[in-house]
Amino acid sequence: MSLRPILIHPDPRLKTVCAPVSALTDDLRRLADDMLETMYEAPGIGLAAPQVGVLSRLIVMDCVKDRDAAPRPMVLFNPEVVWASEARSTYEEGCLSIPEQFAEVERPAEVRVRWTGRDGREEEDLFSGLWAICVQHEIDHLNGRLFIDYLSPLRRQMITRRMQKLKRERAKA
Ligand code: K2U
Ligand code: ZN
Repeated sequence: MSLRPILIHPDPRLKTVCAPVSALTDDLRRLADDMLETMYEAPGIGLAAPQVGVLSRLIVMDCVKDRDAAPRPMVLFNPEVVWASEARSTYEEGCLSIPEQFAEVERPAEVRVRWTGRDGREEEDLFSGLWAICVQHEIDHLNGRLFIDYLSPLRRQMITRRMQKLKRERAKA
C-alpha cells in the first residue's frame, strides 16, 4: 500500500463528474486500500477517488471516532443515495482538499445508500449521524461538488483565494 497525494482546491479534477466503475479490478482494489491508508494518515474520516486524482466513482470511509473502538473501514464503488430523510442536520464540515477551512453545511440527517463492495457484492444500508454526513460529502466529490459550493459566493471566493495562496506557498517550498 502507498500514500497518495491529495489534490488541493482549486483543481479542475475536483470539479469533474466521475465515471462509474464498470469492473472491479485488482488495481481498483489497490487504489481503495491506498485511499484508506491516505485517509487514516491525513487524518480524515472519508476520502473520494477524485481527491487523489482518479476520476472514478469510488469512496472510502471510517467514521469511528472513538480510538478504543474497532475501526470500521468501508469501501464503496458506485455509491448512490436511494432515499433521503426529510429531517435535516447541520454540521461544521471540513475537507482534506480544502485544508483548515470549516463551514456549517445542512444536509438530510439520514440517507439510504446502495453501492458495490470491495468483494463485488451489491450492498445497501441506512446511514445516520456523522456517517450520513460523510457519505453525502464523499458522494458530492464524485459529482464535482465541494462543501464550499453550499456557501455564499463571497465566502466561497474568500476560501478559494486562501487555497490559491496556500498552493503558491507550497510550490515555493
Ligand atoms: O472528503 C474529505 O475531504 C474527507 C473529509 C470528510 C468529512 C468532511 C466533513 C464532515 C464529515 C466528513 C475529512 O474527513 S475532513 C476531516 C474531518 C474529520 C473529522 C470530522 C469531520 C471532518
Ligand atoms: Zn472533502
